[in-house]
Amino acid sequence: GSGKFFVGGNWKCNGTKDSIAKLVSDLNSATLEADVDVVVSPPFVYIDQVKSSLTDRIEISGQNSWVGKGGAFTAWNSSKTSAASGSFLGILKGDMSSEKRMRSFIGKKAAYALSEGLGVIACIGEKLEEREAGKTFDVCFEQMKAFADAVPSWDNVVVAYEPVWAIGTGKVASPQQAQEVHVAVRDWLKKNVSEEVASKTRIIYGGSVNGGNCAELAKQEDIDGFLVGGASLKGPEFATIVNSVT
Ligand code: G2H
Repeated sequence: GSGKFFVGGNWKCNGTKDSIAKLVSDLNSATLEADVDVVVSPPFVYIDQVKSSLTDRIEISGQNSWVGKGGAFTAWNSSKTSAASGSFLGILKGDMSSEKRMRSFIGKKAAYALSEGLGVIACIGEKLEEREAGKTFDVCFEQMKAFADAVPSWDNVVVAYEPVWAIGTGKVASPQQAQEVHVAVRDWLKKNVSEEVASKTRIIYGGSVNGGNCAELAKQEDIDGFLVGGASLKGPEFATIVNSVT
């Protein structure tokens, strides 16, 4: 693998003040491998609560941000909003696969977040029908290109491979399926960006990762960590995933 193992917990649109207080206290008392970068993404409205109660061992991230400077954009948050509350990573995703316009929008978001000093988790991944049509690599490469065209540097970018068919469905990619795409994406970086970026960039896997399947996935050479949704809402299970680094 490349660099430090990286595990992100995307809490998505979950939680109440009370359930988040419990999750934070479980995370605070968990033992986490020293050699792993750990980041959680609470819903924006809870970022302050989490920031004031969560151990410094775990970093905080927003889940998304507006594409540029803030303004009259109803229901969006600016990347400054998450930066000001101490978080540094944005998870940038969306329906990347179909529309070129959408892909370049997400590329611009990544570039803007980086320019504001935030790190970025750049998500890519194919839909089921694209996989079945044998287009997995093409789709992922096109999405990689949207980021590569927009970002001036890959230093603060983590790539997350999240096959759409595995997100929140309980259907996890097999270790071989994930490894195959991770290798192809690393190879794409080598050919289209540079050898150095290819070897340094963490490529993490997301899609129904849990305490039971993380160990096998983590053994794969090119899986450098995980982006975890559902299982990140349970402190002890999330700790198991963090500690699956091999
Ligand atoms: C999707 C993942 C993290 P879940 O990749 O966003 O969610 O683990 O619930 O499939």
